[in-house]
Amino acid sequence: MEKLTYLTYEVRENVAILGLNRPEKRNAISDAFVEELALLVRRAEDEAKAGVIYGHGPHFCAGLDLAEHVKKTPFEGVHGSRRWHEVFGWIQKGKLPWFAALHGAVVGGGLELASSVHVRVADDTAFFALPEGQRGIFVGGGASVRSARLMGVARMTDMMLTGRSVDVNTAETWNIVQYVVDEGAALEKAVALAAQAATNAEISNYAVINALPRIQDMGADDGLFVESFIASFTATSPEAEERLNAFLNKKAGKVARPGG
Ligand code: 1HE
Repeated sequence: MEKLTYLTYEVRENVAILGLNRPEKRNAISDAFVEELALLVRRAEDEAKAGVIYGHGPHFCAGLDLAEHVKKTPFEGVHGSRRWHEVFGWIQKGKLPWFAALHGAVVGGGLELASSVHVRVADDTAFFALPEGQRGIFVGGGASVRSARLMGVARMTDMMLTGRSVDVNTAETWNIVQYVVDEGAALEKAVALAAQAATNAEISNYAVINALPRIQDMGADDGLFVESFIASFTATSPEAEERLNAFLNKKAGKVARPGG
């Protein structure tokens, strides 16, 4: 593997673990950083069955590299934004379920990256903001689509207009994060959840991450129609037959009660 500059990468229990690794700049995302992320997302699809993204240093991610951005022409800015959309799209609608372990600042493009994964775990040091309004810019890494669908347009509008920063408990109430853990425990929890997801049938995971966001954007009648075909297609896979028979033959676990 060639030398990595902006991220760390390892695979454990079928889980690719990507660490944002530019702590001296609070993991601010430059063009070269995005390209390394792109490479590793693709590598993870070949080498793992689930992925986790976390941040080295005191914060998850401070968003767009403003020092680089300030030197760009408007058109370069458009291309940069479109590249983020492409790469974050590989995360959101690719082959793997992705999990994020969040701590410290999850702001601007950092929140956009976190919004592109499927499950977010945050420790109680995490805080969330969209400071683009204060910087004289707009979101460009997918927040108007992904973050707005998580928290709702009214809350995102408030964050952008007033510079509101929200703590982890508010973020959970707002559906920005799904799990809140003690300081320092987010990575371990995210890896455990990803390892669990990695044991699912690949076709089921693929349907969950690729079909659900699309169906959410359809009308109800169209969504139900598409759902019936995906349900039927996945159920006829050899893996489904094996798993269904394993349960019927009492060789697969029952659904556990919460906490059980
Ligand atoms: C940066 C960046 C950055 C830090 N680009 N260099 N994002 C923001 O507007 C967030 C800006 N950052 C902050 O508010 C703070 O840095 C933090 C709350 C995240 C962290 O504070 P702290 O006290 O831990 O660190 P620091 O001292 O502010 O920063 C350490 C260094 O990182 C410092 O550089 P140094 O050379 O003086 O040591 C900072 O300048 C640098 N740094 N954040 C470049 N973002 C595709 S569109 C997405 C649009 C956006 O993401 S806009 C939101 C951008």
